[in-house]
Amino acid sequence: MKKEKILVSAALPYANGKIHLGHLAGAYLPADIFVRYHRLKGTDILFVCGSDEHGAPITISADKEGVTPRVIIDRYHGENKTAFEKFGMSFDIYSRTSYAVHYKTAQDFFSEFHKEGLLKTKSSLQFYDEKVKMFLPDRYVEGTCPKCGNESARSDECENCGSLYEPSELKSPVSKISGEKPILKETTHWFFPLDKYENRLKEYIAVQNEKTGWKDNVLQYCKGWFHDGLTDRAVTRDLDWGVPVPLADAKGKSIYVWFEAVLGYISAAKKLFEERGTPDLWKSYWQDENTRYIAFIGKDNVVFHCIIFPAMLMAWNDSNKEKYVLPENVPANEFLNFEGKKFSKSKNWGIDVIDFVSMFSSDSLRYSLGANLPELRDTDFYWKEFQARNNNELADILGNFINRTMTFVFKHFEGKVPSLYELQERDSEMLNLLEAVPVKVGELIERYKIKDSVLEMMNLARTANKYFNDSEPWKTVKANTDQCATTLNICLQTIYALAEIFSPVIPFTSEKIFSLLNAKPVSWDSCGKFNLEEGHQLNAPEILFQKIEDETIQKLVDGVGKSVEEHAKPAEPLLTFDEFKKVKLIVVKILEAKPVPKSDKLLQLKVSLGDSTRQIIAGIAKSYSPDELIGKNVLIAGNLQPAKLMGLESQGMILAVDSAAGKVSVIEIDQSIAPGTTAK
Ligand code: B3M
Ligand code: ZN
Repeated sequence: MKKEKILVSAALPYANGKIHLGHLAGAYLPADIFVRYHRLKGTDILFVCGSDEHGAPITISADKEGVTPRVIIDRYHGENKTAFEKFGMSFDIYSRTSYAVHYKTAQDFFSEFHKEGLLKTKSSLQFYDEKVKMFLPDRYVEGTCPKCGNESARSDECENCGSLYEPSELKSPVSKISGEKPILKETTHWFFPLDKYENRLKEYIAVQNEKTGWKDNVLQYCKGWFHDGLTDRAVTRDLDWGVPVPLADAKGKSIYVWFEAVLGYISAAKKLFEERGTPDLWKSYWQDENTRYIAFIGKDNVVFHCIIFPAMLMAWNDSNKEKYVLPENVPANEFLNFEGKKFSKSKNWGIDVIDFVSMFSSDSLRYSLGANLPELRDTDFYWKEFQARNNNELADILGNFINRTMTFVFKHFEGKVPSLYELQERDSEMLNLLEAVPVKVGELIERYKIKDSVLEMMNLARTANKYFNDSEPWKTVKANTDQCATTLNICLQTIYALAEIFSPVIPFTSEKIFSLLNAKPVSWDSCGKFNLEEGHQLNAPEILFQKIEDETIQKLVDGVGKSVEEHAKPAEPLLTFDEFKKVKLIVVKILEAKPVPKSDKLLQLKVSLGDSTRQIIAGIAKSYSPDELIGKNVLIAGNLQPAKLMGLESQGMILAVDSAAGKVSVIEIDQSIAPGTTAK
């Protein structure tokens, strides 16, 4: 049978900010699990990603820092590449849209469309900032969305409701550069006739959906688009940071970033095979009709991947012999929020990948995100949930099963795989499960139900623990050694199966488990069979997952949303000496003390100031009995306005400090000090 061939792309993140957990859960982790699974299946698979390095998002960041766009893209390309590596992303290449091969690819597409007469030029009204004398790219203008009323909509796109519109439709526009109201000024651009492809796009999506089951959320987005009707889209911009429009009369104009970024998936493959010294091999993925192409993205990118990119590929294919494959599926996830709110860099809400993996293991993060992927609806990352997934599932279920099995085998079987004897019903059931679970997990992954697949993996570990308990090897080791050996043999085969099926999710740990087993993964399809021979020598067990302490997590919870400055700034304003001097602190002796009726907190005190007495109502009944207090010298704030407590007047306040939980301790003054003395 011919090997299946799959091409996988994951959205190209803008190289103007750090990768955070929201990105991982949206597109990258599901893509990586899918790819790692297929590699174990023996699929011929290519996995591409890279930095999106053009357009206004980049120039805005550069302007903010007062540096060139090049500085920004070089910095974030490097950081993000490292972040992905640490997180265990197994891209075949992490490319860049600033590579020459990408420029050429994008310009070739543009030239082809131009040559075929597809691109119309149109003059249109664009926002122009008269103060700085430049046309304003979409993101340099903010205004109110004409469809949903969102007040921070861009000039032609609203992130809130996902609609696209003409700049002239935006309400109350403001230039982000000068803060002034921009004018609409005429400029000429090239337009791609999206409407021409509307029917074919509908047909394409219907067919692919029928074949491979598209996600409902994705279909809904597309439906919305078709409902509004497709129109011409401008594919050039008045911006000099980008791929230049390859025409003589287009000075100062770039290809619109989205129109070239999607081609980054193609240029990435070209770059990879160029580097490998087989420069034509990219075609065997991109231009072979047998290739299944799957594009993993987050929900905010649906229109570009399900409508605009396929239309571009159709247009190319119409006039060329070498035809590109279109995405057979675009499994877009919804958003992951952080502790109940959207990730926001400016509000310091969230955590980026590099910071995360400097504290905790990548596998703990991969597992906890995997078990909570926003596949159907937005989900949240909570620190406490992360701790629970790590401690109660990875450590207590998976780690514990492996550790107890291996420890037992080292104690009673010299660290060698025990022999298999006659099977009890329970043993056969466990073995059947070892064959069935990888099939089930595989089916779920292939249908993009990644989250369910992860839960299914942990269920196998759960059942394995139960099998160990029910088999009671600590008893059979004395009473029936054959039975005991059989149990442990099956437990070890189970560890092997767990190491294999979990490897797409926790690849680093899986490798460790295989090294404990002194074995290598063979293939997904054989992972539920007998992979460890009797007598095979194992390596000594090690703890696989460290538990995360409550304190560690509490600190992170407390720090959520707090900026560094907020942590450092003094809690309260400071007083002048004169202000402090206004408070009169007087030493008094407690003469009488009794409970205040109907109150379990208050005591009624009579105190001496030497030449006079006062009544003080103090909230210390939970900490002192009346008798304990009589005769003590204490400090009061003596010049407060009298206050009424439970109908009784209090002529001052006793100074006390919090001691043990819920208790206070009055500040006692030495008996040698005369009542009435003031503190200074
Ligand atoms: N750079 C948007 C993003 O980073 C955009 C994706 C491009 S995919 C070709 O979310
Ligand atoms: Zn809107």
